[in-house]
Amino acid sequence: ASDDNVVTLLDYGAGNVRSIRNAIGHLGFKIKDVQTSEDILDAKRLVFPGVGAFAPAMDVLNRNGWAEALCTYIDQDRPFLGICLGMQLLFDSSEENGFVEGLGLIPGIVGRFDPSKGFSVPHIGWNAVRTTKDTDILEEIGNRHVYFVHSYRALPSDANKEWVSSTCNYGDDFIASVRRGNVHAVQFHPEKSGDVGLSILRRFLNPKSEIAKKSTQGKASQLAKRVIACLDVRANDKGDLVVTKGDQYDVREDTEENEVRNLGKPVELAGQYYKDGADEISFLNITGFRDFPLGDLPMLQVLLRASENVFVPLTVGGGIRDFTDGSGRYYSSLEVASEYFRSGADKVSIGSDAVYAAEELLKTGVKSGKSSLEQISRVYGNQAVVVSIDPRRVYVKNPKDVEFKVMRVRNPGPNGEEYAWYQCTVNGGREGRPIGAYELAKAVEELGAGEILLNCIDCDGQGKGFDIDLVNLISDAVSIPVIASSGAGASEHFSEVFRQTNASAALAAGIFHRKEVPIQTVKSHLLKEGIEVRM
Ligand code: 1PR
Repeated sequence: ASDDNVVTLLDYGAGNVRSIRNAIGHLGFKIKDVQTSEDILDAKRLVFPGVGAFAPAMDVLNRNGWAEALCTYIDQDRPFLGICLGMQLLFDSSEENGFVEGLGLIPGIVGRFDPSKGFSVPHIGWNAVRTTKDTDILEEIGNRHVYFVHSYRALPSDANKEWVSSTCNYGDDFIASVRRGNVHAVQFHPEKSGDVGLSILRRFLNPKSEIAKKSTQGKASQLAKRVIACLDVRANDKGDLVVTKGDQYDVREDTEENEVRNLGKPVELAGQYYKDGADEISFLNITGFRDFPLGDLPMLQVLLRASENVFVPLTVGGGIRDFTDGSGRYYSSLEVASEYFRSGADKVSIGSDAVYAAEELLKTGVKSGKSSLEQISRVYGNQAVVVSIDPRRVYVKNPKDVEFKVMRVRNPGPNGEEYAWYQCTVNGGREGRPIGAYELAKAVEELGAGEILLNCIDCDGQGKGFDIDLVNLISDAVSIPVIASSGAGASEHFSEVFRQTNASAALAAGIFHRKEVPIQTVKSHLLKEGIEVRM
């Protein structure tokens, strides 16, 4: 490939950079990976997608002599694009792992968002940015949203104002991007920001190409509520991976053959939902509890292929746990998650194994550090780990009858019960466990979950709306974002859950698979109702 077509990528192997690779490939560029400091100094254009935590990243840069090469490269005003941690590392220091010195190119300290301000931390989702000076690469954002996922941020000050090119408001006004000459860095993820994000990358990679007109459409002003499409995936009886969808978790047809319901092909549907405006896509490998995912290579193929054309965040769940195969080979849950990340997942979601970890924490009162949740969030960051809860409503007459958090329900139970608790289950709802959704949510937040995907077995596939009681119970209990799931059957159900609860996102499956209501119709409805969404 000619030099014109090559992007040098600084990937120090700490996490998933497949998304940025895919986006660069999609734009027609080839990637050259940095192996030595010389590769940095020789780069024609350098992209630095920082992943993982600040201290280990600085360690790698210092150990390999890359820190010095980066500073030289940037001082020479050569084309640079830092992303997320790749921006934060340019600052003086960070509080992420105690106090750690950064590259010291931009004055300022990277600090944590303060959850006491009433905003969920991590900051996850589509937010608006305000440009404060000419950015060139952000020209086409206009008033549209871009995708953020982080718990730490740098604040604008007099000392760094010559760098700051845009800010974003989330409790604080923090730095969304910096720019000086040919050096750019962004806190958000252009590779996960749909068309808008691709335009940013295109402008960076190809500054002289014909520049599209500045976009002004859109009305982004704050963090948008997310609409997520979910694909429950499993092998059908012929062994093909299909998207399926259950009623209260039963995915088999009500016929004599009793086949697994087939609603389409996973890669195609994911591509379709991306085009239709889904803010995120989730794949749940729903038989992961019994079929080990690393033996289930087709699922990894699905991810690899889907991530080539989907430029919004992809979450994958199912089967994340420690496992010993027939030949006695042991796989850690971290290896399973790493394989999902390598195949294109931006986040992983843990179901059953998180229930066991939470039970253990409640029993012992100490964090062992050994659960899949703790291990994966330590390596990939909290924001990369979702806990998926599969609760079932259990009505009770008297709140004192159970040891779990009970709430007064809006609609009484079959015997007039006015209270209910939500019992967690494992193995796709097959087994109830002695822990409530409330207790679980608090425990997994403590263990390092960055987000909660809150299903409800009673409401799944019923199309009668989300369980507002349950969503309130959980979204008020934790300070991490909560995704409401199960039961969407009409656009109004989405506005209802956003109006009446603190959910950050709403996830649905059947309504989209059956093509009853397209994603854009849901979003137009939300917009009309005065709820901010990404259009
Ligand atoms: O326990 O770590 O192996 O993870 C298994 C994962 O698979 C969990 O996230 C669990 O929720 C999911 N899962 C297991 N069995 C089923 C099943 O349906 N038989 N699917 C299942 C869960 C629920 C939702 C669904 C919403 C929206 N799917 O994600 O998409 O309820 O549906 P709707 O809009 O049609 O109402 P592990």
